[in-house]
Amino acid sequence: MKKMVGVLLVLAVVVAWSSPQAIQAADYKSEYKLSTVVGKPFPWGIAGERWAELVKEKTNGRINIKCYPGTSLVGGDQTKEYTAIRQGAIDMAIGSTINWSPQVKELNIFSMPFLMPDYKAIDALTGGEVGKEIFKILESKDTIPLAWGENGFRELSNSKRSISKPQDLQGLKIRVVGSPLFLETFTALGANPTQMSWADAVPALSSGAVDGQENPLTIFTVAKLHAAANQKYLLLWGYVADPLIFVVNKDVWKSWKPEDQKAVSEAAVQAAKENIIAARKGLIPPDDSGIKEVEALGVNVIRLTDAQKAEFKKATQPVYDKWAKQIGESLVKKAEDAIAKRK
Ligand code: X2X
Repeated sequence: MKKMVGVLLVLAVVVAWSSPQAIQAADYKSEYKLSTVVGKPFPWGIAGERWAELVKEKTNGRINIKCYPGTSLVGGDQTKEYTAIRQGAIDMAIGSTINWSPQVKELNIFSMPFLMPDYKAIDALTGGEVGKEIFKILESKDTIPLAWGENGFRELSNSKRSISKPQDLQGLKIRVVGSPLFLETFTALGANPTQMSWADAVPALSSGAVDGQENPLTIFTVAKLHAAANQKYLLLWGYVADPLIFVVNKDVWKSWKPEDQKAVSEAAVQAAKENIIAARKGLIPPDDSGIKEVEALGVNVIRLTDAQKAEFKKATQPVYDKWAKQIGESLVKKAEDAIAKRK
């Protein structure tokens, strides 16, 4: 009898000792849903696959991620993605600052016309105080941000004419996405902006329902917009750029063991690093092979002189000033200072 009690005691201790972990493992979902707007072979989609692959490796298969490109978990409505992450319908995502800006007003900072003149300016924001502040804001909204990736500088294409001054945009129907800031910027330039998802944009451009769009060159070339959407004219003006953010829903994050959290975080950092390299390939001066590639497709590419760029900046300045107040003047000031000091 004594022996029996002893065995039971030992068993009880073993169960008590092992159960927290057993419960935790049982808590893990068989699949975690990762949302992106575009899939492979866009650099953004490749980043999703890479994150999933690295996580699987680093967690010995404990965390299994499936990619859902086309923002399919929200029926393609990319501006609803952030809400779905908060609510848990999406477990994790690599999202554009533009698509989440309707819910997180500070993310509009990257869409402020002509705030960031070059890649070093993007890095000065994401890698500095501004990036930290934005991550804190995201953390306060039930999402765990892990790394900054990149969609890229957004260039303007259209089917109608070559553009080198604001007047050339007069009356052009331009597809934009995201927050009202885009509608106001293009209205200030004399264009006729219309808001729609990426899923709707390509058919609308192909049918001629809209004349133009703005997106990074990697999106332009992989989607073959010159052929699929008759986009024969391209203006390189780098007026805004959208970083990507790797996030995990907070409850999902909390359900993981610390070692798995670490693995997911390290995998995000690695995938993001590779993503930024892919997004910038052939686009960092003096290497302009990415632009030459577009020209070789027969696209008429316009590069602006500083004076020409200043005209666009001037025309959009009232929008900038208005949105600096909406975003928060101290954050905008921080961003301007970081850019002025960039190395
Ligand atoms: O919809 C777009 O233009 C895209 C693919 O660049 C974003 O999701 C912001």
